[in-house]
Amino acid sequence: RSGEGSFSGKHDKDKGVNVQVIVRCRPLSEDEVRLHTPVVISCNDNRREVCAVQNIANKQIDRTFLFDKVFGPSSQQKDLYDQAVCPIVFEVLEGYNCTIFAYGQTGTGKTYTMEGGSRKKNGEFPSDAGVIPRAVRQIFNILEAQNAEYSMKVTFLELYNEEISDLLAPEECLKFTDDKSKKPIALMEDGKGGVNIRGLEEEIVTTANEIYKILEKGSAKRKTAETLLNKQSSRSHSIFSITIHIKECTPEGEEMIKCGKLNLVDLAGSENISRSGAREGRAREAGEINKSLLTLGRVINALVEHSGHIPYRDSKLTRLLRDSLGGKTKTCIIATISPSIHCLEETLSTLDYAHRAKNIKNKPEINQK
Ligand code: ADP
Ligand code: ZZD
Repeated sequence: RSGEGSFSGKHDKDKGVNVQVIVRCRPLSEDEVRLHTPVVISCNDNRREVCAVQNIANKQIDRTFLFDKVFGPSSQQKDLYDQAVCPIVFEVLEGYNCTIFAYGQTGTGKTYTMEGGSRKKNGEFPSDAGVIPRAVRQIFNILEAQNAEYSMKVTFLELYNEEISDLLAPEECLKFTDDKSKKPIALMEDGKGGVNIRGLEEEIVTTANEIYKILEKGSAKRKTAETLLNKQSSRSHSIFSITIHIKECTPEGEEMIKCGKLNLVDLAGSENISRSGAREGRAREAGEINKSLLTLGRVINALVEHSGHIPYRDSKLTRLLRDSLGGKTKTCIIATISPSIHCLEETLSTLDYAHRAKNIKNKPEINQK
């Protein structure tokens, strides 16, 4: 129960607002179609249901999951944006902090959903642009239409193997990754339940095009680092954040500053942290355990089980995004899945994980001065 359509608004808010969980299923790829890959997932977008068909000992067992929103294989970037993300951007402009996570197995469309394709013919806005470029465009459209007085800054970072790299810092910094001249980035607890990232580049921006250029720079830097340092991109998390201060006048003529922040998070592939202990064992041996992703799962479990101790401090990701998990931020998780029979085990694991996350409650508050 999200409290939507309820008349006890005030009390609902005291109890908290659930994390919104959305599932997106990608279409079969051309190769999968050519190989006649069996499809085991059916989505009913209107009923908000995802159904997985499983054959166990020759018996067909269907499992159906209900989510806040479901986007089947034929959904377009624009559909997901208009229905799921657009309302969140409005809340950011009202002064809320909001976070959108993309969670799922590698190859299911996390990056496609968050960033989208980069077909940039004749400078037009690409129709397969994802959540990040669309959110940037919408934010400026709204602020310009309102003739608002505002200031904006962005950060873009990557977390790999519990190390933060600043995707906005000048490229030369890459050469020093293994020595002391590297610009140190440190997380510092702010004493109010949040963390500050010391040494992270914050770019002040005034136009959407400026942000697109920054994304281009960050994107290029990520690719260079991947090659140079032999990184496996499926194991990295990226966080793009936009902070907006808006000056407003109350009807009494008093000046007021509202501040909203939007965090857009593309998580590492979830395949190495599946429920299955066997898999975890093998992955651990291969040094593939992603401490941040593992801790994210533990934090979610602790929150939904109302455990006394929530292990936020056990990883960089959960320290950075602590407020999004049981805090004052409004949070949405987009779980991405594949329809293929070959992914079924991982898909079920993702659906279980996402379904459990629906029980997390946050207590959103507007930031106002
Ligand atoms: P991930 O980030 O989860 O590893 P990607 O975003 O790289 O996955 O997607 C894997 C492939 O599938 C890419 O070629 C991408 O373009 C394609 N793809 C993913 N989701 C969709 C979708 N909803 N519609 C069309 N193609 C998609
Ligand atoms: N997923 C594409 C990037 C890739 O990996 O190449 S698409 C969007 C968000 C964050 C980073 C990059 C982008 C992306 C882009 C493409 C090419 C060069 C720079 C940035 C993008 C796509 C559409 C509009 C704006 C940015």
